[in-house]
Amino acid sequence: MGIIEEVLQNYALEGQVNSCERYGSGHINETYLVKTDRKNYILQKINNSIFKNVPALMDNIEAVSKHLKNKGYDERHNLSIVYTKDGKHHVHMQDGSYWRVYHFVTDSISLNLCQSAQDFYHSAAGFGTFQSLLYDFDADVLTETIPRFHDTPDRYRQLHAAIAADPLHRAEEAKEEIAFALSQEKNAGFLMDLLQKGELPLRVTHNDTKLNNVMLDAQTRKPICIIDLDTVMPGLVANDFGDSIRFGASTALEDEQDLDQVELSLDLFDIYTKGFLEHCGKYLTEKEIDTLPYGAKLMTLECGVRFLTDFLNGDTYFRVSREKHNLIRCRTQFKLVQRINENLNVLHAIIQKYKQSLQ
Ligand code: ADP
Ligand code: GN1
Ligand code: MG
Repeated sequence: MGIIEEVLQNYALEGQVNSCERYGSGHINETYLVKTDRKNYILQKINNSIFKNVPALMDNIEAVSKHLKNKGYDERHNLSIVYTKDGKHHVHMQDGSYWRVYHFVTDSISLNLCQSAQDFYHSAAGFGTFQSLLYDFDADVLTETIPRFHDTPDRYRQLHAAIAADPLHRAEEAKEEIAFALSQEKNAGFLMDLLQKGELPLRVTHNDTKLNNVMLDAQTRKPICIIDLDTVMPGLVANDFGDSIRFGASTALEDEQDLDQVELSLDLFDIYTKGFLEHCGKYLTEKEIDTLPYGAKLMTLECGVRFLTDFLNGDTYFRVSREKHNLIRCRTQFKLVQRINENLNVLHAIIQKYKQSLQ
């Protein structure tokens, strides 16, 4: 019997399993679509070299999901765990692997590129609503699943270590990207410094708000459910806002090789700001709103630095499917950082426009 069959024996799924195929385009976990003759499920092998404490991670997800359930969100509108026959939220196999099953969000799509501005508006409404629903969630019950996840200066420390070690002699090939990264290092701690000074509040945030982590209704394209709750932890709202911009306000895929295709769409930035602030703006402080553009800048920079570090280290973190994949991803991020830098005043003006309409 294969490992997947063995894992599934722990579950009382409805119907007979007909198929189980690799699914989705996440970079971290191994995702499968399980089809029975009655319904679909999502099965995931959790990446436990990245998530060191899987039981605690699953406790986090269970707590967030219960919080949303208590607010009236059902299985289609709230990522819901399917429990094992003996009531566990995950399975730990003899070979050391960890697995979980989720209810499938029916009649939904997840996108890697917006097909229209409305798609991005709806994703902003989804993440903004999620933020507002976590407003009264007790952060103390959460374990930090990846320490210093969005500590950008710490990401730079990891980059410096990778450059110094250069285990695969890739630094020469990436010298332009390294030079760009270092040219941007000075202000990398801007948001972390404001947090430390008490000028920005620590909230419970999603921390991985890319477009393909919100399921949209296949017909209406409205947001249904926020998924990928592995990194729900204390964090900054600017980072959630910024990570969405990084991925979704680009005119090209995250791994587009032709950099001429990669631009920051100011229209998409505008519509995301509108959707996000309409749905959670009233919970945010003035300073939080004012600093949202820095979230876009720093999340994009940080992600580029992470891709570059992983390229230098030999692609041990993000799943890759072609040669130089992480270097290609790094290049799109750095192109977007340049565009964000050039347009920072415009981005601030857009934020102020929607901030005013909140009053
Ligand atoms: P990763 O951490 O690797 O990004 P995700 O949890 O985001 O993994 O899942 C990868 C993809 O699988 C998602 O982008 C989405 O397309 C799909 N997916 C995940 N969970 C569900 C679900 N409950 N219902 C429907 N699709 C899902
Ligand atoms: C990963 O899991 P996924 O593919 O949604 C990563 C994010 C990065 C993103 C870049 C736990 O997100 O932090 O921003 O790739 N998740 C983790 O696309 O590291
Ligand atoms: Mg994901």
